[in-house]
Amino acid sequence: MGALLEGTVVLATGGFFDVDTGEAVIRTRMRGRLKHRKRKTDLCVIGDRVRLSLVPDEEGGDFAGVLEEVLPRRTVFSRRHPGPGGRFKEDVLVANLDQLLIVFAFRDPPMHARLLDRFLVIAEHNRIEATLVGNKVDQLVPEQKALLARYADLGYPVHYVSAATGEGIDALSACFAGRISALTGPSGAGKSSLLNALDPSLGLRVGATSDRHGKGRHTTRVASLHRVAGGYVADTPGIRELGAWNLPEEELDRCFVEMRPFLGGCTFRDCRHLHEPGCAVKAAVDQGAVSSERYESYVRMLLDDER
Ligand SMILES: Nc1nc2c(ncn2[C@@H]2O[C@H](COP(=O)(O)OP(=O)(O)OP(=O)(O)O)[C@@H](O)[C@H]2O)c(=O)[nH]1
Ligand SMILES: [Mg+2]
Ligand SMILES: [Zn+2]
Repeated sequence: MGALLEGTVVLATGGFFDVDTGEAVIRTRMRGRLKHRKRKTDLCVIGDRVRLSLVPDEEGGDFAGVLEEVLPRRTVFSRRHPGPGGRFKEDVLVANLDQLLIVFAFRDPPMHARLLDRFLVIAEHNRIEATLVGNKVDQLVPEQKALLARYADLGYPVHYVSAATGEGIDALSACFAGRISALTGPSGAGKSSLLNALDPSLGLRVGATSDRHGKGRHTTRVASLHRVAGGYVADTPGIRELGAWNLPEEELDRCFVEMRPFLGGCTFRDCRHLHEPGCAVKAAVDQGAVSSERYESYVRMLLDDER
């Protein structure tokens, strides 16, 4: 066996892993001994750095890639596995992610502040930079623009863009160079459309939002990494269920950035900021320093077993 090659997994589907070594994209299968390790997390996903070897194909002639080793992850964008039994398994959507672009549409489908807050909690918990993208600005809804503006006040970058008209696309493309980013958000928000607008040669499939009633109407089904504007960008399927994986209750408050300045000030060290006396967070809500909407998101996530 020759020297091992190293690369980034750009597609993981049906037991195959496509690995970009910088010189070529090589389709690999996983070495058997890797597969049999029992784990609570996904073994190999897009964004993973891996080592692979080239072995002669069974028919002779060509070489086939064998995935030998998955290197430790710097970060993960993950959630609890959706569905029954999910609390026991982590669903890693992208490994080694630097930046999460949370895409919502104006009007169709409507924005969803609670889901937005869940994305932000997952980004904060995993120390991934979060950027908000309001797509379909050609169908602007003023109240929804005001909603996004409140997140800009919290310090999150916000882009107003339209995949349809091209508005804001150049400014958006400036944030990808040299890093791994992912577009996430509800189905129909226009994630694939945005990637096509950033690079028309990608030719990703987009679907009409009217086709999406009920379950399983996602146009994008498999997450994949693309080279866009000097970096890697993942297109991911739309997300409806988003429980954070491995987020202890006492760490939830830190994931709401505007609560941080108040966290040392509660009377009780283990204050959950619900009904405890002398709670500095509740006082901040009363004074308007923390919005009641965001506080409500905090309470819901705290009490929600699906956290
Ligand atoms: N008016 C308008 N429509 C848009 C815009 N961007 C996307 N769309 C439309 O929105 C619909 C959904 O777009 P997709 O790109 O498939 O959405 P997605 O977020 O990738 O959806 P999933 O793959 O299911 O998660 C399509 O009909 C697009 O043509 C935009 O900026 N303006
Ligand atoms: Mg899509
Ligand atoms: Zn408190």
